[in-house]
Amino acid sequence: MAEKQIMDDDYLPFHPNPSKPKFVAPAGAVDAHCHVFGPSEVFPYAPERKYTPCDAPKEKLFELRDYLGFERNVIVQASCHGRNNDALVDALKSAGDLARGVAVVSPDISDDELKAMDEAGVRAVRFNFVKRLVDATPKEVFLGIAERIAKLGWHIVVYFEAPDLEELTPFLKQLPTTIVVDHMGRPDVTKGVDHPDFQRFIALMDENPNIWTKVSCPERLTVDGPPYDDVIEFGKTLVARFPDRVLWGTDWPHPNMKSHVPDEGILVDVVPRIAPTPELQQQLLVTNPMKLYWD
Ligand code: 0GY
Repeated sequence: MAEKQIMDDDYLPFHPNPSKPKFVAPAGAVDAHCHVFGPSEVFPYAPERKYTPCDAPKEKLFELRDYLGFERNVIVQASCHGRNNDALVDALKSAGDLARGVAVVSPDISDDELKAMDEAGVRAVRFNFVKRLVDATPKEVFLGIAERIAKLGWHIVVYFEAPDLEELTPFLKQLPTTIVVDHMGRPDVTKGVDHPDFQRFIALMDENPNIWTKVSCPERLTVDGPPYDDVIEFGKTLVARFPDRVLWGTDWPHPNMKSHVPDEGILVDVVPRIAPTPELQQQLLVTNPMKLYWD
């Protein structure tokens, strides 16, 4: 098979001067899905990556956190750094108690390496099933990793697209920890909340109280573009039904986006539209992420 050509101009850079959100986040708010990339001279991108991101160093992330009125970050390892979590761990160490991490690990990682990541603030591993982002990992390999990280009290973040949920459900039911599903299970928003794919995801969360989700990424799910009107009903439905199992994040620096450069001020202003009361906002931005990542 022909090797994918990796283009260095394969990315859109992040917004140079996002707007100030109108929504004021509650004290202690957590951006529970964001990334750090590079800088590539210090933390090179993985040879097996499917895209090359813009450098998005920790200093820029912390600056954005403060600018948006947030207090903490959950930094998620993305596919472009493969299974080398050095940039993530470096950012966690710099942030001290203000960040936690989600790593991607290989099955032959040692217990000592896992312990060191735990000490740095890693609290979860991510299993990525999005075919355009990663080569497939056998489910038995993921199950082996799951058994090991469960002993540390970590949980599992899974990333897949809505049509893949049916096939993945038996596997998800075998996982021994809390599960966080990225980006609402990536519904096709043109189909509406009543579509069987989204209803299947709601039914899964109804049946499995250990499944949480991030009501994030309108910038990826939208067809209409900002201010993301076509995505609101999806987040709002999940927040109303599962107020104690939802998380929210900016997804900065929005790797691998092709359609537009998101303005994080507009993204933060989505929060009161999907979580319309102060109580729901508190749960979404503070209580839930603190329970999962800081308790
Ligand atoms: C996201 C979404 C994407 C990328 C990754 O691991 C990744 O490379 O997660 C995407 O392209 O949808 O959550 O950052």
